[in-house]
Amino acid sequence: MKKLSSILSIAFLSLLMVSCGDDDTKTSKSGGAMAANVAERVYVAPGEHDEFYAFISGGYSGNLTVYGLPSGRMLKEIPVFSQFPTSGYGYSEETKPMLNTSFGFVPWGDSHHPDISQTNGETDGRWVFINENNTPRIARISLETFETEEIIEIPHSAGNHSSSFVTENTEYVVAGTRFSVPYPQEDVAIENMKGNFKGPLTFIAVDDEGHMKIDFQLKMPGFNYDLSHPGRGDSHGWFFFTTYNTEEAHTLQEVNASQNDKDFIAAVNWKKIQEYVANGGGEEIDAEYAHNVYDHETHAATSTMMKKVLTVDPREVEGAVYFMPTPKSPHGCDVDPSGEYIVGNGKLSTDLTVHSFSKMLKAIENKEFDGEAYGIPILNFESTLAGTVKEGGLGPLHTEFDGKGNAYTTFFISSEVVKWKLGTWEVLDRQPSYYSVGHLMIPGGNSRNPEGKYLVSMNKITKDRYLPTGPELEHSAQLYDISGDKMELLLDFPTHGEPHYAAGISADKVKANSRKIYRLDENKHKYAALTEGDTKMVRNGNEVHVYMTTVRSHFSPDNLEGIKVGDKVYFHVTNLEQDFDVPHGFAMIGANTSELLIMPGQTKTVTWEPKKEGVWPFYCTDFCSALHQEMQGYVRVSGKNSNVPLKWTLDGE
Ligand code: RUQ
Ligand code: CUA
Repeated sequence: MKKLSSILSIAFLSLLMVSCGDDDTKTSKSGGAMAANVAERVYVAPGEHDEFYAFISGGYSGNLTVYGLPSGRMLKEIPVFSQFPTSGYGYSEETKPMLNTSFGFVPWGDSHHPDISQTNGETDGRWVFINENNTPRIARISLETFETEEIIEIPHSAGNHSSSFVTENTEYVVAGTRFSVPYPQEDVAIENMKGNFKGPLTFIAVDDEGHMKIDFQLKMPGFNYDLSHPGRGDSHGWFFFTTYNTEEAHTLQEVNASQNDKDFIAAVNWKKIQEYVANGGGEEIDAEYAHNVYDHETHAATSTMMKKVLTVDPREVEGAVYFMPTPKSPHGCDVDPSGEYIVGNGKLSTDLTVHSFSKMLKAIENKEFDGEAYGIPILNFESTLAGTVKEGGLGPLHTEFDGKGNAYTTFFISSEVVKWKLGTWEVLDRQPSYYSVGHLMIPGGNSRNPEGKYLVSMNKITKDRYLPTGPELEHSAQLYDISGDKMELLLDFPTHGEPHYAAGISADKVKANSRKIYRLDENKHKYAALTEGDTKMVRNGNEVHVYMTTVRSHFSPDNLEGIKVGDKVYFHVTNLEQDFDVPHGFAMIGANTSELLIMPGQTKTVTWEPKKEGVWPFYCTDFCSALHQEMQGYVRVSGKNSNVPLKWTLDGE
C-alpha cells in the first residue's frame, strides 16, 4: 500500500506538471463562436438575478459564502464560526456568545459541508446547516435573514468532519467524529488507542423552528468517520457513514491507515435508535458543550452550557448498525436520489463501489455476514454490491446526481469530473477540472429531486487560472453545463477560503422569503432606544451605557460628555431606519474591537474603554447617504477623578 500511495502521488505530480502552464490544455482557449455562446450562458445582465443560490463553504475562513449561478458572482459572506469585522459578528456584545464553547471563546472555525434543510426529501429553503471541523460544532443559518442563528457544540467528538448532513424531513442533522478519541476524554497513553478509543456519531434533532438538540450519541468503534449521507425514499430512516483507518493506527497514518484492503461504510438505522431512546434506552453521561442561540427579537445571542448527553451502545440496539466493506479508504459517501444506491469513493482506488440498499436489507435478513467488528456485524461484500464503476479515474472523492439517472464523480488525482450511469455503471463522459477537484455540487444534488442543469466543481489548486496574487491564489470553482449528454465547462470563479462543499437551491425557493428589515416595533433589545427621545446615558459605577440611535444622516446623541478614563462604555446603537438595505455603521477611535454594522431596526453594542483624556470622534462606516461624511460625533473623555457630569446632546438639545 505504501507503494500505491507513492505511485498515486507521482501520478498526481506529473499531472500537475503537464497541465499547469500548458496552454493547449486550457479550455479558455476555445475560441470564436463557441466562446461567445458560452459567455452568453453565464451572463446575467445588469440588474437581472441569477437562477440559483450556491452556498459555498469557506473552509478555514470559518464562514459561508453565497454565490449566484450561473454568473459566479459573490453575493455575500455570512459569518458563522469566525469573527467578522465587516459586520461586527463575534465582536459585538450581542454576537460574542455565538462563539462560546466549552473551551471558552473560540473566534475561528474550519467549516466544510453546508446542507440545506429538506421537506419530503426536497430542499425547502428554510436553513443551511454547516459543520465546524476543529472545535466540533454545527451551525444553522437562516435563509430568511442570511444570518447565523444557532450553534451547537458536539461533545466527545474531534474533527467533526462527517457532518452536517440532514435527513429527508430535517429530523436530524448529524455529526460524526473524524478522529477517534477516548470517550469520554481522559489522560491515557496514545499507544493504547486500539480498541479503547471510540468514534461517536451524534444525531441532533431539529424542531420546527430549527432549534437543535442532541438526541443521542452512538458510541461506535474507534475508526475515522469521514463523510456521511442520509438515506431517502425506501432508505429513509438510515444514515450511511464512510470510515477509514479501521486499522486504528495512531501514527504515520498515510501508511498505517492504508493497510486494510477494505474499510467500511457504516449503515445506521436511526429510526430504530430513535425509538430505542424514546423508550428510555441509552445512558446519560456527563458532557460539556455550548448551545448558542441568536434571537431576532432581542437581537442578541445567549450561550448555555449543557451538562449531559445520552449515549447509545450500538450493540444494545438489535439490527441498528451494520458495516458494509468498501475498498480503499473511502472518502465520499453519497446516496442517489432514489435512495437505492450508496456510492463509496475509495480514494486510493480507480474504481467506485456502489452498494445496493435493497440488497443490503436482504443480506441482513439472510444473515450474510463476514464476521463482526467490535460486536457490529460485517455484511458480505458481494451481498450488498450493486456494481462497480470501472476505471473512472484516479483518486475518487465525491459523487452527486442529476436526477436523470446519471452520477458525477470527482477524481482528485486525475483532476477530472466523470459522468457515469446509475445501474449500468458505464462511464459516459469526462471533463478535466483545473486543478485537483475535491467536492462537486449540483443544486439539490443531495435530495430526491436534483436540479441537474449546472454542476460546480470546487478545486483545491488554482495555479495559472487567474492573475497571480503572490504565493497563494484563492481557490477556484468551475461551472459546468450538464443539461446535455456531454458536460461543458462554462466558467471559472474564485471562492474564499477553501470551498470544501456547497449546497445549491433555485432562487425561487429562497428569495421571496428574504427579510428586508427588522421591525422597530418588534425590537426587544434590552438597551434599544426606539426613538431619538429615548436616547440617554446611564452611569453604573464605572460602566456607562449609551442608548444611541442612527438615522440618515446623524447619530443621536452626537456630543457626549462626562466619560472618564477607566470607564467601560457600552454604545448600544439602534438603527431607526425602516428601509431595505440601509445599514449604518459605528466606529469609535481606539476601540479594541471592530466596528458595528447595524441593520434597519436592529440594536448592536460595542464596548470601548477610553485610555486617554481628550475629545474623541466616532463616525458611521457605511456610506449611507449624500451626507454620510457628516454622520459623526464626539465623546469628551475627562480624567479619572473629574466631576464632569454625564451630558448627551444633539444640536444642543
Ligand atoms: S472534504 S474534498 Cu472536508 Cu468534504 Cu472531501
Ligand atoms: Cu450612516 Cu453613513
